[in-house]
Amino acid sequence: MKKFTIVLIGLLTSLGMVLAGCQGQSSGNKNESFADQVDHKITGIDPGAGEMKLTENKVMKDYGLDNWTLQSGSESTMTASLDKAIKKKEPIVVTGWTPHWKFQKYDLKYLKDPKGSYGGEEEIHTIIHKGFEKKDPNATRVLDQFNWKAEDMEKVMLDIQNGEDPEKAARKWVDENKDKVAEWTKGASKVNGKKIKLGYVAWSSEIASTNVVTTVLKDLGYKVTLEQLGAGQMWAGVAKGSDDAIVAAWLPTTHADYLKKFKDSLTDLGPNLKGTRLGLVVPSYVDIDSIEDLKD
Ligand code: PBE
Repeated sequence: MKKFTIVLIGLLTSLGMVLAGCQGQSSGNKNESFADQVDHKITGIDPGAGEMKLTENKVMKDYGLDNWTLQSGSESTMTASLDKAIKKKEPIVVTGWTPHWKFQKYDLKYLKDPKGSYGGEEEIHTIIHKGFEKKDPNATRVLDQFNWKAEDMEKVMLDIQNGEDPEKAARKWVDENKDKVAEWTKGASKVNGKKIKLGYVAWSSEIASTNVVTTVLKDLGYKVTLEQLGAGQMWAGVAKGSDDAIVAAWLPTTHADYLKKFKDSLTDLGPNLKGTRLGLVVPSYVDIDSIEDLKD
């Protein structure tokens, strides 16, 4: 009889645990740590992105997230996972950055970074292949004068996200911002089909900026070729000269390694946008506030 009771209690306990487990899976068990709820996983993007290296080599080390994994994918797999989690109100933590349309589409927050491991505010720079300034001072002038604000970039990004073709979204912004474009093209001459090649990575911020610069150069008579590459290939491309320029260098932190590696073959034309930011991003309904809270 005693044995039977023990077995029965055992069975009931297991049943209870199974039920509790099921509950945990569907809505995130409130008693489980955030780390457990997301299986100690940060949803990342393409492995070549500076933010991925920074997260893995610095942030996860600084905050002692040794038993965590940074899952790589792409910007689209990251935003798809985010969308899916938000629809089900499930916990998730992703590598995020600003400017990005996701902050307009969803209610999100950056986790606080008290150790400053992500390096604070940054800039996006325009970089040309060394010697391009001599080869084409006219295009260099335009690239050098190109600069805009996060709000400008966000407008183009959001249009693209809402289904607009990148070229059309860029054309619309250029037509609606003639004054800004006039500043960029000040002192530049029209050309007749001169070639220029721009490298970029398919991050939504870079799709927006590269298409806008392309539109401006085309209006001046340039024949522009766009080359979509991985982050490492983009930097190697402009260093080798297989690409003339990029408008996608996140500095001083995000792409520090790439700049260090290739700096002798490049000329930095300075910032085209100021006030970018990187960090770990969660939906606002998640009840943690700091990267420190990821540790269990
Ligand atoms: N990003 C967007 C890039 C730069 C632009 C933040 C994902 C990176 O991490 O390299």
